[in-house]
Amino acid sequence: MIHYVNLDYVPDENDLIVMYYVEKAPDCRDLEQACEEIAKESSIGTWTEIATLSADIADRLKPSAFYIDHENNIVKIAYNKELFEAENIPQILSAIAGNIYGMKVLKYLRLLDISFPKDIVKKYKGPKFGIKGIRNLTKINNRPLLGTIVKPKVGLNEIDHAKVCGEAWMGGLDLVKDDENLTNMIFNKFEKRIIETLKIRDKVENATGERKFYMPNITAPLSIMKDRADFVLGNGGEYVMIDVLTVGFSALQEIRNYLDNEKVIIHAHRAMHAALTRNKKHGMSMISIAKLMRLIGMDQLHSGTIVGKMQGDRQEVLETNKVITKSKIVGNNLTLLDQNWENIKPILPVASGGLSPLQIPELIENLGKDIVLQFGGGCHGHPDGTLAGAQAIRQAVNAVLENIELKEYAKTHRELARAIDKWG
Ligand code: CAP
Ligand code: MG
Repeated sequence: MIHYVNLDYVPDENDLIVMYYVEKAPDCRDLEQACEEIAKESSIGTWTEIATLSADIADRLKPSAFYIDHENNIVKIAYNKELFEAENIPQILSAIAGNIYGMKVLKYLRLLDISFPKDIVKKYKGPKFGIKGIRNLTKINNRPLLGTIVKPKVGLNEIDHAKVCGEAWMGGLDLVKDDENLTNMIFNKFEKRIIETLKIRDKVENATGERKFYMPNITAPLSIMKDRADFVLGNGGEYVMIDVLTVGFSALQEIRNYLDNEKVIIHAHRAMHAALTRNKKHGMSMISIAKLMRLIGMDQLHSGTIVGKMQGDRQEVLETNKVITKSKIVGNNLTLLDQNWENIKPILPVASGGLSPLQIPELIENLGKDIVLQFGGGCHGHPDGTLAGAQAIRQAVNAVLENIELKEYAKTHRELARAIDKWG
């Protein structure tokens, strides 16, 4: 009989460690039994003893459930790295985030965090630019990068889309992006949109003397995504945006490698994440998804606002930002595992969703300045339109940088005052 629960086991540098939240089903004997089933099904075993599983294979490959916290339903399992094809994220997830979710012996299962051993981390490039690289390329220092999402999400034609981008840039924003569901539409063709928008970008850069960036959404089946990335680069674009979960980990790894020799920043939108992350007892944490994005090599990643329209409490958002920006993470036995990121660069976090200029002081207070702050409705919903909306955002950031209360600053800045009137 092979046993997978071993509380005396001490993980070593070759182990990939997973921390799960586990609630057993009523007819499962206890948490230990549940751990046996999880460790077995996520590695070498199945529901019954099998003659083909030799003692040698078991000794070499069987994982160890070495930590069980009955009070908080938290368990840690150490997996020998030989169980994984290091460069293959889909394979790793098929093991540690695969069949186990569907087993009858479990009531709930949530993958809280994954700690990758050095030998696996070393196989990945990570972000090409990271925070420093993005600041060098954008020449924006000492303040958050400011962006908008063109709204309505879809519906505008290429010309109107480009016009809205121009107003947002003229108003003082740095970045303009497509929405997660805008790709190549009958009423808004991808290639024409790129050409029209980058043309306006160039004009605004000449007019303002500031660098301006467009993040077009290249999300599509992989071969089309590659073609669209080539088109953006071929027309002078410096960013691409990808809906990282809906394209899938396989395509994401492939497009990251495909763009490795290009000067292009990859913005990761996490549309669909809440289907996995929202239920705090089941699914996967945003922390674990964010770590996969850092390994694969996204440069920017939506990670939450604390104060906006999307769920994501303070602890979750701050810890997600910690695991994508710090070089070494110290675990806490509840939400985080130790992680040494070796030479993997940090990702620039993106705060977006239900934000207006009024939240900028709190956003910077909570999340710091190494962040992208994005405003869709908070820009285009300004009573005087997109240009004024962008100006109000830039004014609010300037107020914070000059340590002046928004209300005080609004006395001499009309656009901000109008924003406060509307959203105050
Ligand atoms: C924000 C947004 C983003 C969300 C994604 C939207 O628009 O464009 O997709 O921020 O959520 O469509 O809702 P608004 P998250 O500024 O108008 O709200 O960043 O949490 O992944
Ligand atoms: Mg959106």
